[in-house]
Amino acid sequence: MVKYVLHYFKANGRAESIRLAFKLAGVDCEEVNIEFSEWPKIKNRYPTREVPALEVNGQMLCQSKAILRYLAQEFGLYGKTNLEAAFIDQAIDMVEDIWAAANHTFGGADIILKDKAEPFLREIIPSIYASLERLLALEVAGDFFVGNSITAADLFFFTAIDFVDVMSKGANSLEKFPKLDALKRRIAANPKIAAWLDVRPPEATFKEI
Ligand SMILES: N[C@@H](CCC(=O)N[C@@H](CS)C(=O)NCC(=O)O)C(=O)O
Repeated sequence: MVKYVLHYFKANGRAESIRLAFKLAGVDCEEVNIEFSEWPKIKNRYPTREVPALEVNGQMLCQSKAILRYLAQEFGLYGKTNLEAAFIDQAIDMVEDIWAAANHTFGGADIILKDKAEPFLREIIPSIYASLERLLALEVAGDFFVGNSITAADLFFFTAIDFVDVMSKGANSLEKFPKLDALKRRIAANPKIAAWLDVRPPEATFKEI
């Protein structure tokens, strides 16, 4: 049996789609939860000096999308054909634009810069959401980004929206995007995901300056 250990802060953030993949697959994963204050001292232990990182039988793998794609292949969450996998990647890479833009709103691992967060929410997010909604109208889409069962794309989407909603101070950022809103609700309604959402720790508190 493979031994998995996920390293991340005590937060949902970029680790949460990885956690959801484990929950959906019913596979155990230990966690090392890093305190924000400890981070500068231990950063160099990680190959890319960033987390999330996943230990797979002792080998440390970084980059959230690399980890998620690896698990999706292991757990059957990456489509049935190479073309479906490419459409899953298309949605993942579109969602990555949210995380990439969010990076510019951070002034440290747990510090959000108010003057950057405001244009992020007002201009960048609606434009990305509009593109994501278009993906749900493609022939390859069904109840989810690709087909009628949850794939890595839906998990990556779900957790990025959670993060945007944290930045929106709990407001539903998908309000004006009914198809995306319905997608997020469908993902949350999956029994294994719903069971995790019921017990998972609340998101970390970020300082705003
Ligand atoms: N492209 C990387 C980005 C990882 C990233 O930005 N990690 C943040 C936490 S979400 C981090 O490690 N921040 C601390 C630092 O960069 O020193 C990924 O997808 O994993």
